[in-house]
Amino acid sequence: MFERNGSTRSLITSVLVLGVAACGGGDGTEQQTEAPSGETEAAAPVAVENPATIAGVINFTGTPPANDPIDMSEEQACAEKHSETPTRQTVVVNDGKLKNVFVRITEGLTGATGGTPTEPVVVDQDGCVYIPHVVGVVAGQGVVFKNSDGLLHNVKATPSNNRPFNISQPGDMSSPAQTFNAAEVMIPVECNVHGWMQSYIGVVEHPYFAVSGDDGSFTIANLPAGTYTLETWHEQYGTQTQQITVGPNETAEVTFDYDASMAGAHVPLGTPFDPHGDHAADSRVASATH
Ligand SMILES: [Cu+2]
Repeated sequence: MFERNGSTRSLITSVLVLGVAACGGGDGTEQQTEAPSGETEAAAPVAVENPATIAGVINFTGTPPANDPIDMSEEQACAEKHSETPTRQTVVVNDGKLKNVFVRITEGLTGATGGTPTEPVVVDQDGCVYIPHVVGVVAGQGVVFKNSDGLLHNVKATPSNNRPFNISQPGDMSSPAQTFNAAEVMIPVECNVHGWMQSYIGVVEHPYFAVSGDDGSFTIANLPAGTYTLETWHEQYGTQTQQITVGPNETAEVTFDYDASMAGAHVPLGTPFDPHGDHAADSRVASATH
């Protein structure tokens, strides 16, 4: 069932922290948490002596495919939020760098791995798109879906290893925190009302993950020194792995190279989204689809 979700106030202010610098801080400073009474204490970041950092860049060569434009003419409130014709975010390349690549450590971590943050990640529905498009959470951490559009959205998650959900959001509101207790990369999230709305959530058993930003960069900080396997995931171009060794107090740089010819790569995902499947329980929402 739903995890307790703290106050709406604190949820709204807890803007996404698991972006480019996924581990937050990264300088070893403990984050101040103001846990409401009754909440469990925030999981203290594991104190890492002489922390290491992995700083990466996702390169992209070749001509990226154009993303499909989105026709928002039937949702004027959303259309007005976009100065240019909005497009899908399938392949976002800026100056030869690929955005929205999910990166995590898959091997090499031993012992304690950071705990589960009590602050939820927020995925905003703003302008009839999900912001961010790709996001990561630690298993057990909450994900709050915020509706900033004042119109009906419906959030449908179709994980394979976690419990699916389908929640209607008929106006400005934030959902109770949803939790995914099992690691799963990635979980597709769609809106039953607006077929173009899609995002992906990566659930990891530890906090050592990141998503490449506008400039294709990512940072995984506050790591124990060691040798790690990094795995990337992109919704169009699939996965890559690479091993990297980083010493105490060092920053190791790593690059991953994607290119346009990789289209059609195997992309591991959850169960494909099926708008007519068993989970379309809300008939009001179902009838609004298409
Ligand atoms: Cu929607």
